[in-house]
Amino acid sequence: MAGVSLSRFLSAEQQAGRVDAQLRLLLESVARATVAIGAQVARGALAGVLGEAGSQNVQGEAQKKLDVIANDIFLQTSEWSGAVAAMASEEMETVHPVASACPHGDYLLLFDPLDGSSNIDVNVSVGTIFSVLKYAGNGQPQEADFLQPGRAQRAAGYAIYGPSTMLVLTVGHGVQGFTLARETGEFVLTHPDITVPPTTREFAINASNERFWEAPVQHYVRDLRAGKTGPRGEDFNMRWVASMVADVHRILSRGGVFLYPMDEKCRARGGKLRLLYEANPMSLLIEQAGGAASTGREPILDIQPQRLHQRIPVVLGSRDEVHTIVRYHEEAN
Ligand code: AHM
Ligand code: MG
Repeated sequence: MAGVSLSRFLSAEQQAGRVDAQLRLLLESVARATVAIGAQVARGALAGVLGEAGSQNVQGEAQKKLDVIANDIFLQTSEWSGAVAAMASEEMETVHPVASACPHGDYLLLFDPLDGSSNIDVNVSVGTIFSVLKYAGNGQPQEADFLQPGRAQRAAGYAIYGPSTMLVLTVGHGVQGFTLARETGEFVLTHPDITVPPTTREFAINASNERFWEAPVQHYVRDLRAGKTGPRGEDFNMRWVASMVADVHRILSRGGVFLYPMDEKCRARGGKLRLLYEANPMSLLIEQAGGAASTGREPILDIQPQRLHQRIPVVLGSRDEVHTIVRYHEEAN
């Protein structure tokens, strides 16, 4: 199907019974939101959108202007899709109900409107991450309705605003990558059936946190850095963009492992990355592409969430390497 538009791809998925009409509408509106966000990101300083917003989100993090703008764009675009019952985002403390004037749908939409915020002002790739759940209840959805394990996701994906804008998507049947054709404003399927190589010699971790990591992660990274002369008998390369979207995109493109492990700085909060709108959608994409995703101790997609903004340690990427990291944790016990 390479070369077809996102609309045509989704239409074929609907015919195949893999998405229903509402999910198709929802994914089309998510795509429109990412095009709008990408346009703001691309205009950068020209649009006056760089810098701090002067506010904090629920996690106590300083919001960038673009965090707030991207959140508003996502809300407005999705609200009128007719497919959403409620939304939740990194930038909002509580669940955002769909306004009564808007048509209500059967899905719950979670998102990190602009991931990699620290990279906005330095013109390095950032992205938008999203996760779609089914709403089983009636009436106004509550926070508890969003607390579904990652395996229950009906769709997940991200947009990356890099040299080109791409949308990478799964509806539970493999992973497809679309590139934005700026002339037409349409996403075109350029990377059908993405798979992650099972083995790798590349890892991504914020090495400045080394002294705060748990023993198994310290041990694992020490063994990688020892290279050919160490226990792994091979040289490893390291990359860290500090935009999860960009690091995961590289792994989906050529393999690798990404770690944001538990460390002493973030232990009280449960980890650094958020389960529902960062770890879960990325884990579904990685598993759908043949990779693996774990906290180091259990598969991320099996975790029963307790809170909307819950955080979690994340290890994901090439399957064999993730399994090796899990073994380091088991052996430490
Ligand atoms: P954000 O959602 O506030 O941008 O934070 C998440 C980001 C990830 O994109 C990235 O992997 C990580 O935080 C970077 O952390 P660090 O600043 O420790 O390098
Ligand atoms: Mg984020």
